[in-house]
Amino acid sequence: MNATSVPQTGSPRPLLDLVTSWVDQIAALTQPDAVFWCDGSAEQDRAMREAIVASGAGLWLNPEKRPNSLLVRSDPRDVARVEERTYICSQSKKDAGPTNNWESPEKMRTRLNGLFAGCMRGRTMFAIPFSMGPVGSPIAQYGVEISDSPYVVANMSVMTRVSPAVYAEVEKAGSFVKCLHSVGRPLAPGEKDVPWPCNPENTYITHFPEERLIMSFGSGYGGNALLGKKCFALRIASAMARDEGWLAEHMLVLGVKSPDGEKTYVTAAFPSACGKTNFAMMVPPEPMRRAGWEITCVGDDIAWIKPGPDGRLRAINPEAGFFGVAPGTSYSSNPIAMDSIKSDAIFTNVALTDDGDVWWEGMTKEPPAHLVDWLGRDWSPGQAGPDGKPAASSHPNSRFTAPARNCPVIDPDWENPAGVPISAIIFGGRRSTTMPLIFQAFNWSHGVFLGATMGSETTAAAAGAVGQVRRDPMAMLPFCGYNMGDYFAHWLGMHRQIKYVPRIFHVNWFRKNAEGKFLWPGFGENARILEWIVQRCRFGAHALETPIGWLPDYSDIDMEGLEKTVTPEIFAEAQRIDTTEWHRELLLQDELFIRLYSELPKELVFQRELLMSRV
Ligand code: TSX
Ligand code: MN
Repeated sequence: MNATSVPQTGSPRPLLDLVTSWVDQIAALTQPDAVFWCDGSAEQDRAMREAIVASGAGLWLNPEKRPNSLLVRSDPRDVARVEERTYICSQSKKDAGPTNNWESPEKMRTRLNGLFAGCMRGRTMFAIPFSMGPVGSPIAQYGVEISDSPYVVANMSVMTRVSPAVYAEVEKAGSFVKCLHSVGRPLAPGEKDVPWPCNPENTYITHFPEERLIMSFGSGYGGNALLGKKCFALRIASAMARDEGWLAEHMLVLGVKSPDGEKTYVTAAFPSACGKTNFAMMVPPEPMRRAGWEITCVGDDIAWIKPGPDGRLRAINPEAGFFGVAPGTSYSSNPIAMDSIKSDAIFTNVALTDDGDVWWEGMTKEPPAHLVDWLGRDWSPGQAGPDGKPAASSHPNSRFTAPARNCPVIDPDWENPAGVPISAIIFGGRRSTTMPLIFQAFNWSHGVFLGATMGSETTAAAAGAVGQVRRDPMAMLPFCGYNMGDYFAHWLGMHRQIKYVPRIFHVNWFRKNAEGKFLWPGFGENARILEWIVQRCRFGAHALETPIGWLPDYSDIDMEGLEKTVTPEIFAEAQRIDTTEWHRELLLQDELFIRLYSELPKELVFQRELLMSRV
């Protein structure tokens, strides 16, 4: 079949050979019935959502309760990212490093060309031009995703900036990131489609960092299919950032307005199950709000950070929406997220209420008396699942997709093409022992060491034993597109490119007392910790020098209204440095360091030695 003989629909076919030649080449390979050019318009978005409903994969929610919002149910075999099927295909295996799956680009290409051949038969192929970051920003990057899934188009339209304006930027740049996706289930002539086509036996999420190419086959879910997010904005972008002298990080970005009107921006990296989205949208406690403190959200998941002409690191959120875990999100844990999903949202694998709204575990204290669960079955509270335990109505990895513009505390500068200046970088983890609530690194390289040795205890949400410390350097273990040791070296070298180096902090909201009770109330109260961080950055507020870093005293933290919950004794326990625990910590760190040994910068080995001699 001749590629250009494929009917072209949607927006007019662009006049940019760079893009059309690739799209034609993929159409010739995958043989779709039609090529549909996406333009990010409201009309196309409506049509895409209608197509999802018509396919049987989704339904419109009650427009009185959730205007312009969908509930989608995936195939139960296609519900999460598939790390064991995720590959970095660089020429040299050493470039992928010991923490990534590797395959030679030639071998993977051959395998995938076989899988992609004819894989879009009976389907429409969508060409999605998108920008990661504000179009025209010096920090933004451009891509085209080809996909045979209307669900991917609808989600990409929320999560990225889909627009024909991208073509002019691609022409200027002379290149773009090629993002090829298929659900991997062609239709024979006359064959009836299933609601959620996928191909779990042949799923591959592959990255070719040297060619700025992503090929994803067999899954329609989340990070496997919305290729602008984890695949491009983290795995491919981290490799671009290494080559070009910037950082592509798994970080939220937020703004803190002090009572004097000054704005301070911070980024933060946390492993999963630490409440990163909650932190990105935090509402400060009442006494702080009364005093004039405000927190605004720039992004909740990914930060692209570049040295600016002003000698500072400047960050953009490359995304345009939130793709958040639904369970646990409530008006008490995250009222801002709840308000952000009031309209224009896509809910995936959550439960349906009798009045056409959504529900998930933790949304309200009491579950509704009747629901339709994520598998489309009747559900009532306490009803047993296949394992005999009460069944969840929503999948634990169920999601909401919502535009950032819906967020009531979105930062006024969230689309500033110059980015926002970063004053502090926070690393954190879920640790029941050892790690204080808050401390500051001595300097940049000590801070990089804190990020490199980040760890978090596994929760019931993850596979494997609960309560084990899992190392997740900079929360990038599944997302770094090259060798983790080289990544650390790149981080260490960044301080030479900037005049005003961000201060680095470590937080732990999850330390427990001997009775197993959380020592710190967390959530909005974390704003008190942010207040100290901001004062440290701006004025060098008081801190104590200890073997592990700079720690605040009780009197350094604004405890107004919290004096009864967090007494000086409780705070001391939350901040306690236990030598025995730190000796164990140093031993645990060695596991990761040995794994990364061949490319591990000496500077980090020395940081560990210095810490050892201090504790
Ligand atoms: O998101 C959380 N954050 C960050 C918020 C800005 N969570 C939820 C984690 C699961 C995703 C937290 N859980 C936080 C937190 O700071 N802290 C805790 C632990 C905790 C849980 C319940 C209480 C206290 C601490 N309840 C009471 O003290 C009554
Ligand atoms: Mn993430």
